[in-house]
Amino acid sequence: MWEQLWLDLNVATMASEGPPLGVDEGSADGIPEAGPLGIIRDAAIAVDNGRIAWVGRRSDLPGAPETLARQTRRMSGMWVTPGLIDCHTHLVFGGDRAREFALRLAGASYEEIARAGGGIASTVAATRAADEDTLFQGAMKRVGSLAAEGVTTVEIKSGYGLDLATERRMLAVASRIGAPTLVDVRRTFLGAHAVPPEYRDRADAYIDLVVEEMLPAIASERLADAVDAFGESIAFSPSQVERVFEQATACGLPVKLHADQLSDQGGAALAARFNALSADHLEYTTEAGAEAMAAAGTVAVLLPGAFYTLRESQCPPIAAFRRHGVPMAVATDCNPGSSPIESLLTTMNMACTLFRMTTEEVLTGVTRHAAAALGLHDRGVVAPGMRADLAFWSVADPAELCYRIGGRVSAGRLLAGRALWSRDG
Ligand code: DI6
Ligand code: FE
Repeated sequence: MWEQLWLDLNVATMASEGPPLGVDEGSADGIPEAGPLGIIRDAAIAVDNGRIAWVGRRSDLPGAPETLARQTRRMSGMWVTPGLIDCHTHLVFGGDRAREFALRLAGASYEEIARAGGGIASTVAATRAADEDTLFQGAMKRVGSLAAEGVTTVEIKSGYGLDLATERRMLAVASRIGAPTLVDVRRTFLGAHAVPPEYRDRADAYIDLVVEEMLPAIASERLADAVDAFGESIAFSPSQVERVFEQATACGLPVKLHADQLSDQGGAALAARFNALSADHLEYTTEAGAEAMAAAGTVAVLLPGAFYTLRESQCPPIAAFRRHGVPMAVATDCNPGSSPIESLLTTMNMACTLFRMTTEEVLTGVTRHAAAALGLHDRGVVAPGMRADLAFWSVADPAELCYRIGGRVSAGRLLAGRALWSRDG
């Protein structure tokens, strides 16, 4: 007998590749249309042991619901998606950058502010000065906002410490946030985010520190699930990024890269050469970079919040990603400087409007492809054997999740089968 059986719902399974899940496409009764979202109407989902035990049309259930599960819930036609996944954030930090926002409005560029010692360096100063509880309280609020929108998995990067003690503190905070918010947190070590002030003009010496001391310590203490770097003229060169990636690989950690955000650094191809889980931003990536990513299976993580905030005008090469079959994910990049946004749903709207992605691309981009960007194969799709991480929505069509700007919360979430309901749920 199953633990839970959810009835009277419509499911966007996101399982459009591979065999459809008990869905006859174009069947005589005309009900299910699998399509790119793997939609099943008038569906049922069974949950057992934190996993999805069964999903399909209600009429295909192998018996009367009450005989199949200890607990049945009728959801009055709600839509269900996999729990949303925000696969790129920097949401543990001290201070804020409102003054820098004002400077940019007055004409200063993000790079000019960074070169003058502001930008990331100012958040590093505030984060070093903050104790663990202060960092924890700030991060809890931001994760709470994401969770209210149906997010069940969040990736959080370090990178505002740039010394071992503060990087450890950031990752320790990230580790504490999951339990009270019912969100599964994945942690990424971003020691190579910027050159800290005490290493000014000595970037190679700082990379020595990252490679020789920080990375081995973080890996042996199991504080991170992946390693990221910022490849950019205001951050680290391709050869410096390579050193970090070689050490990460030696330590058994997968890599990701902030690539080609402000200029073409060949970042996409570099990430692909290291079989990176993802290359992120990618506004200045070339066709050859897209091709290399496709060959390596590296996910393109698109971050329209940063594009919007920095008033960037060059879009990532979406058409090239489509042509070469590069999986595209969408994430908030929640950070105090270039993307002070705590809403994945608003970010999804931006991906449609600013990048001209389709609503189907964006919905798979915050579920199936976001899971792949984190190297997770147990979520992002509603299918038997997957974690029972689900988001419930009071909408008439899943496209509404992309279409509206503000105001929408999910009616509820399941995290590994544990339910949490919002006010209107
Ligand atoms: N790119 C980003 O979007 C964030 N880091 C990075 O390398 C921004 C970080 C910041 O400005 O604080
Ligand atoms: Fe980022």
